[in-house]
Amino acid sequence: MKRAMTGFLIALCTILLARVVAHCGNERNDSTAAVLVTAAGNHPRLVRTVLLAGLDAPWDLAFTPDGAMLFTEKCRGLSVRRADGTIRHLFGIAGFAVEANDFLCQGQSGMLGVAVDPEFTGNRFIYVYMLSNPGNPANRVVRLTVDTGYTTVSDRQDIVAGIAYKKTFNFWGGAGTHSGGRIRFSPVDGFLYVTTGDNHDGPLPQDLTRLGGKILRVDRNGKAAPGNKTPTGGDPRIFTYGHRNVQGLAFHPGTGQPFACEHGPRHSDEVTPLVAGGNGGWNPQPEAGVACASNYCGYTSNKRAGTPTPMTDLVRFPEALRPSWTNNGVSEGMGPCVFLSGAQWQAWEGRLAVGFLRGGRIEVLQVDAAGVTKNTAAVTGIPKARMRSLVQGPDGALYVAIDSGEIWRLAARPQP
Ligand SMILES: [Ca+2]
Repeated sequence: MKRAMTGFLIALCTILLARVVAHCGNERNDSTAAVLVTAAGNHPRLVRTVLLAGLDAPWDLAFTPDGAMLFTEKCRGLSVRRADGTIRHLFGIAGFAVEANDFLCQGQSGMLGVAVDPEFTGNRFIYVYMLSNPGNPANRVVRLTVDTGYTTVSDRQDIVAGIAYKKTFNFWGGAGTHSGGRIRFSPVDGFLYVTTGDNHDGPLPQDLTRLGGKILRVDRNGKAAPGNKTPTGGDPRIFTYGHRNVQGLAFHPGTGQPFACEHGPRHSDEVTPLVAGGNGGWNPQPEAGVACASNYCGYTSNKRAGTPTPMTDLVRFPEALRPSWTNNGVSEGMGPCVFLSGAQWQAWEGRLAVGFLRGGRIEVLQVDAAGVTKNTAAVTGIPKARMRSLVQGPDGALYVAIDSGEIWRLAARPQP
């Protein structure tokens, strides 16, 4: 009888997991499929749990100090999984607690990054990066105040508006492409870092008056943070520029230095340690005498025929920020990244986990104090999936949002 009831509950959970934002008290463990096999000695075993399923393109997640998990779905909005496991839809489409009438989902753009204020316990501030269309669509960073029961949000403040958005189709793809969208507070300086994209717009990454192809650094009101060292004449919110489409940002646990994890064109992905005022060296605008479709040389050769426009052009920008790691001449669609912290990670403690979209995998990079990647280890034994967000939870586990609609929990356990 007990076995029959257990089977019934498992079946019920399986059904519920296939439905929108269902949560089961008995989460689905998949430990047999989650044993890591890598060359790097004393690494942990990962036990995978499907925490949420049936989501619509989950893009990012963030934890509050009181145990709630905020998560975004690109075309739906911001929701929360409360500490008791219940789900509440907070901000987005019709039917959510607060409908954002200007919210637009288009291509790679929509409700993307989410972050929690470092002083959340006192101010209840949360932040999202979203596409807003009040008549002239652009990406924005929006601050909201969430109530103590996580039932609704209030006091919307659009702290950064006018972040470049690709409005129309061109030769290289549809509207909404290359919008960046990760937002993270530095645990060291307390400022909010915002990654933006190049929109398939050739001049944009090196144009210091516009906010695409950049990493911004602002305070909780969206004002430029001190110490950005933006080149003269540039928008003072710009921390680094010359980027393609950064969708990963992490802070080195030893030095606090921010690292960008950047989705490359066909020939590269890059991990780059960032320095205030730095140029990432991406410049897809045609050089003199060169013609590229839609005025964008981001995939084809620029003037130096035979070589694609590099992710870091050290010929044109000798002082450009040097990548810590590049993806061996290919792009697997690098997306999120996070440094792993805590002894449970064993040999991987302090290493950078990076996720790939097309590659469908996670890799762990050992980065030294100078920011150079010394070696890498592939995470094996987990299903291949488009890795959209990587966040370490307060319980020390790694949480993964995947495009196909799930959020996983990967708990590190000692090898038997
Ligand atoms: Ca670069």
